[in-house]
Amino acid sequence: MAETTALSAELREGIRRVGEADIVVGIPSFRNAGTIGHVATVAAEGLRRHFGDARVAIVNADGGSEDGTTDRVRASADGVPAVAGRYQGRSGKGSAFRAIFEAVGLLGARACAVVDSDLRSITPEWIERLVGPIVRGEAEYVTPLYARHKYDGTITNTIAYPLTRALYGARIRQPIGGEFGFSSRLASTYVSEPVWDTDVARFGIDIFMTTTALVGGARIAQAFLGAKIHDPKDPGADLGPMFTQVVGTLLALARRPEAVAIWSGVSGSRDVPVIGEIRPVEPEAVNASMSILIDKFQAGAQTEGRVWDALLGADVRATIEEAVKAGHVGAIDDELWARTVYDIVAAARDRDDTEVLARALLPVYFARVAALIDEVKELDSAGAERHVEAQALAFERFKPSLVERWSASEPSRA
Ligand SMILES: Nc1nc2c(ncn2[C@@H]2O[C@H](COP(=O)(O)OP(=O)(O)OP(=O)(O)O)[C@@H](O)[C@H]2O)c(=O)[nH]1
Ligand SMILES: [Mg+2]
Repeated sequence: MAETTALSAELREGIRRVGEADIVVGIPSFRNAGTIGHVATVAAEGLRRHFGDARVAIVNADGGSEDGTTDRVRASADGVPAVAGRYQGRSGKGSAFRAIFEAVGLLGARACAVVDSDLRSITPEWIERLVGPIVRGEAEYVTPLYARHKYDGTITNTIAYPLTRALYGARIRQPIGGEFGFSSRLASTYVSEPVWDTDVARFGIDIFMTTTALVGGARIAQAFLGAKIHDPKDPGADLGPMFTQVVGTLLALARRPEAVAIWSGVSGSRDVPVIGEIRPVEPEAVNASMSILIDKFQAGAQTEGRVWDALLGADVRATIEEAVKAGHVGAIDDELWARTVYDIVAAARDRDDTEVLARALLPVYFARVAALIDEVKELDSAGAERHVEAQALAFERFKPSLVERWSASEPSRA
């Protein structure tokens, strides 16, 4: 049965001891003893330096680490009251956030920032940039804007950014960046949603937060944070489950009537205000193995081929098939990828097994990442960014076909 709270007795007791706070920094963790002490120290410094007059607290919700992660937080908070302990319920980053949202309510806080526990490039200014706009009433939801290596953030670059932008019309460059600021009102909205036994409890949390803010009409701003340097992941080797959780959640939210009512009326996109000056920074290199990506694309074609036959338009399906046979992904360009994604989104109109749909898209994602890496391998960050923008425009160009199919009495394939 689904838990009604993510707060364990341990976290509840910690919150009781802290009493009240105006501003909270939340840190989710699972086995991050090596990096979380630094994050907690910098967060405490940011709270003290920028919100010295306010009551502040750090809340670390952990997934049951046995490496001393929570001890590191308590030892590193530098005099800022810290609550650190295990959350309860389904394992995953989202359950940790649920506990943080609940803590925000119990502490009576106005504003909260969340930051990942594996960050190495966090500075005290990050806390100000994420929370300041909320405290000043300039925004209800703040997403991060940072330079990431061109091979990092591939789920963001290939789907979370372009699809969120095309659907809801807002150019939020890092909708699943992991660092966010939000109001207490938004925190209580999140807690009240019946999503905590879905993939929102895992890596679906970030896209859930951003989409809920968009659909609810929250004022959104982007905070420039410099470079994101964290424990890197190789897209082919590490990102399969995360992709399914993020995309399954994105589809599940997009098919809700209140979301359809909004995105079906959106064409094109608009800028979202940026807080802080955007300075060029070069992030640390992230490794991406081309051969793993191609292998997973070809292996996925075996397991997903039947689903592709049923859901993809004939020429999209044929182009993918040729790429599988050739072991060459050049044809999986931004247009082909946008059309593939929309065939899958359109299928979500009449079926709620969105994780099955997301899994069908996964092998094509691997191919698209391989193609994108090939497109940008000789380019610097700015050059790579132009490819991400071009792809986002392709999603906007094909959006009308999705709207048309969604409103047709019978779904049809492009
Ligand atoms: N409590 C809990 N936290 C988790 C779990 N998995 C990940 N986290 C935390 O969630 C944060 C993000 O996880 P990462 O593995 O760094 O994910 P990422 O690929 O960096 O994600 P992005 O930054 O969005 O690209 C980190 O602070 C993790 O410690 C989990 O199962 N339980
Ligand atoms: Mg990380």
